Amino acid sequence: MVVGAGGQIGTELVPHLQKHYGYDNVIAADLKPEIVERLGTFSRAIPLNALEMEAYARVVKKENIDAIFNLVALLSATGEKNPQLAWNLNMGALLNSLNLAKEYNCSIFTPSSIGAFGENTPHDMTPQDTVMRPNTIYGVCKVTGELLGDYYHSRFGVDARSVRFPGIISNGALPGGGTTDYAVEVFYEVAKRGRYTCEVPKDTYMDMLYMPDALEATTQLMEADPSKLIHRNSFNITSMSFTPEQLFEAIKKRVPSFTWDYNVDPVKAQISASWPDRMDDSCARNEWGWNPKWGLDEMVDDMLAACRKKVENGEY
Ligand code: AKB
Repeated sequence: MVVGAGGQIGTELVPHLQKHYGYDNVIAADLKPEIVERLGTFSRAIPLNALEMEAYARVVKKENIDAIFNLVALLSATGEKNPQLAWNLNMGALLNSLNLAKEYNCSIFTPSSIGAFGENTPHDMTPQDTVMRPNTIYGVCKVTGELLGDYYHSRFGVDARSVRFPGIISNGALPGGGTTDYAVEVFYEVAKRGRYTCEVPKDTYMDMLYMPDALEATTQLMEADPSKLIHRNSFNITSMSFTPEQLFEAIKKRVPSFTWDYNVDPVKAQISASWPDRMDDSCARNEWGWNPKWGLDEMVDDMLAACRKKVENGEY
């Protein structure tokens, strides 16, 4: 069961899980009726507010759920606009998911993020186990979520696992409210207008991942032999790291007419500066075989083609 299935990750995780486990064995749950309607065109979709424990428990019981993918989250930039809401939503959904996993013996995957790190974390080759003092409410939720995942595992035996996702680049559903969103938006804007205004400073490095690798990481980790896992919540994973300027130069090589400028958002500038430049993901590689396939050049080619098609079809 994928909870918060209508977002950037869920929209593509649902079909990925269907491929692995069969259409009938995947349930996509989301809050908003229009999103449930969209999800219903390709999955068994149901309306669900993950904060309503009784309704959530009824579904888990009735559908005999054995794995929960909890994707409910307000992201980093939006979270700063309403920290109380971010905390209530992110932690409320996670605690309900963990408690249901405990009660109904489900495994549980909840993404953590590069947002779990902060200014005084080593930025270059950020180690798996290091200082974690984020300065966003999103990051505070992610660190708390990692600790809770490990606590529910050691205290109650819940099979909780997670990865620290970097910025995820994809062409299924748009992300919303994140600091790394620029690396997705730019491709749509190139296809539509040939120009882009970026809110993240030009020389800020951040880790990124292309969606096919993110999906593979999710199923690979959840199927990994538990006896091989030294860590659980949460693994550093990455496949590329670049600045906005480097990404835009890579696009310009393929689309010479592309132009861009910057209108830096101070909140995004502060958040992005506090996140790692490049993580060390060797624990994920050693403990469960993480081995990403997509680098910058292949990703840019694929994104340009996909977004061009979407714009041509009037989908953006
Ligand atoms: C965000 O920018 O908030 C997210 C993330 C890196 O967790 N994409």
